[in-house]
Amino acid sequence: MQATAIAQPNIALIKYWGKRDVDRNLPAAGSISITLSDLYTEVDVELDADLTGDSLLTNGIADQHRLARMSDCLDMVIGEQRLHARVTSISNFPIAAGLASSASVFAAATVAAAAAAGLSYNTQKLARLAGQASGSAARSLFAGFTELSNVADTISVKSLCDVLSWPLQVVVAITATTPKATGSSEAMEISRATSPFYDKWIEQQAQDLATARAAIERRDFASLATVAEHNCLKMHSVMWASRPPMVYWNAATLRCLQTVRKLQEAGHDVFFTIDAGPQVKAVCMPDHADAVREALSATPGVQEIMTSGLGPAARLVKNRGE
Ligand code: 2P0
Repeated sequence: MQATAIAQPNIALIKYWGKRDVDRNLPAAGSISITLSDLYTEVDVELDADLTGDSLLTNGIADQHRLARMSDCLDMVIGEQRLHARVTSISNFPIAAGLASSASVFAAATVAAAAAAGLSYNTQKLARLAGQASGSAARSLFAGFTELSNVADTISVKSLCDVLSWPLQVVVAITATTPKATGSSEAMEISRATSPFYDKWIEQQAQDLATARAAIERRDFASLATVAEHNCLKMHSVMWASRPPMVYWNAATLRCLQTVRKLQEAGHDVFFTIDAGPQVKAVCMPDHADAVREALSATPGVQEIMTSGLGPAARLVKNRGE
């Protein structure tokens, strides 16, 4: 009873920040993301009657920090009466540093766990289960441009545009690789409880989603750029105005924004987005990726650059039967 799955992280262009039901991990509003191709997490789940407890190895190191959350994910997928599991997770990018690692880890874990237990769930069901483990993970069950809608007390996820129809590139400027001080779940709850901008943020999400959806439909880069940057800065305004404030940026984060502005002024089709971490993701048209990469590499404080296209949905790569 062992299976391996791979999932790619996704980057939200219209962000998820806030829950309306913490117990069921339901987001307070919808979100739109792009699933990446070149960053990935591979998770292997082995269910074994001889084990006396679950274990988790992350990039080769025993990961006590994430073990409880992984065990909860396996309980949700397989059921609490399951066998204990040996879980190994390998990512080719920094984890817990604002690069959406929980999305790829829990999307891959959900797919692998279901297969290891011999459960054949459809993609929507897998997305709901992954989303209970980590809201953004639901989106990594789908390729390319993906919308997570939040209606009728449940989430539903769909692909808005496939990878080949609008092959954007993402240049990720890594400005720090240390794990963040406050995890997203806790930070979202602090924002909901204390930020004076939180209600307005949630109220305006439907409009931003509609604008982004229409821009994707028309392949209108300028319109997508404007709404995505606005949505990102609104989310960070909510965080900054929380008590205590949640400031995930560092000096290099801001320098990268200035680099993106200069690129835009020089006529490049590029926009930025930033998640719960100090990394800057520059989304661009393929012809502009070299210039964006060069300019961000030369920005003081950038430690590493990763470039990615848009990628596939989470998938099973090995299933060693029941
Ligand atoms: C997003 N983020 O839409 C937003 C933007 C971070 C900033 O989804 O609590 O790890 O596990 O449901 O999915 C990160 O939050 O949160 C996230 P939980 P998750 O990508």
